[in-house]
Amino acid sequence: MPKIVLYGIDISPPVRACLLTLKALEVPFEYIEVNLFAGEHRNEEFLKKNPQHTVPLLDDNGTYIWDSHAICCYLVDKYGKTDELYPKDLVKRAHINQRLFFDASVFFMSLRNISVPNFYKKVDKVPQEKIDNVRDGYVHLENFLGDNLYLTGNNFNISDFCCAATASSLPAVLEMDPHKFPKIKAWLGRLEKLPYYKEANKDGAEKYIKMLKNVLTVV
Ligand code: GSF
Repeated sequence: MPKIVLYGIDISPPVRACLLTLKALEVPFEYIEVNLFAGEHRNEEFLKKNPQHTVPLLDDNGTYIWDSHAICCYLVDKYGKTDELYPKDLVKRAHINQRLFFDASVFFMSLRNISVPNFYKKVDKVPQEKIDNVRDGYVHLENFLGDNLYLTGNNFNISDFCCAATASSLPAVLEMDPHKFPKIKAWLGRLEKLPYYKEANKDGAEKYIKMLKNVLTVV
């Protein structure tokens, strides 16, 4: 078995999406914590591996991959005993990709656009438009769920992991009203039952929420 190393920090939603995937696949890996607040992601050694200086970063025996969505796809394709978490079927995969790209470009970005200015520049005033983007993301996710148990049907896959890592962290900036978004609440409840969910996602999400909540003022 090649050596797999995941570089990350528990509070990061995309890192937690990769942790969920690694745990679901039961792939052994080493986890190396990168202290973003101490700038460890911008040191020479890390930049050689990921010039975009983001976590998560996967090192699979010398092959470096970053962006959580790319990492999760790669891990299932390479190490999945089945393709259940990222089916090879063209249509199923296209639907999963749509949810992954939604998370990468819309859903997680609505959070990152608020959190990053706070983490690195101590910006604590958040324009209402940025909060509106978060609410729009919740609305889309609620619609995607429709009558399904999970995001693309009745089985979970990596798009559930990526979107759940974001959704469970978003209350840091906007409470997820369970009356407006009952399907998201029920879906997260189903994922919470996974034996590895607490360690891989819930604990980090709670830490993240604690860090940001009550620090921000909407203007
Ligand atoms: C986003 C990673 C990211 O923004 C992914 O992997 O899915 N689309 C990428 N990571 C943040 C940490 S966090 O906010 O979760 C990060 O590494 N920020 C440091 C930086 O310099 O951008």
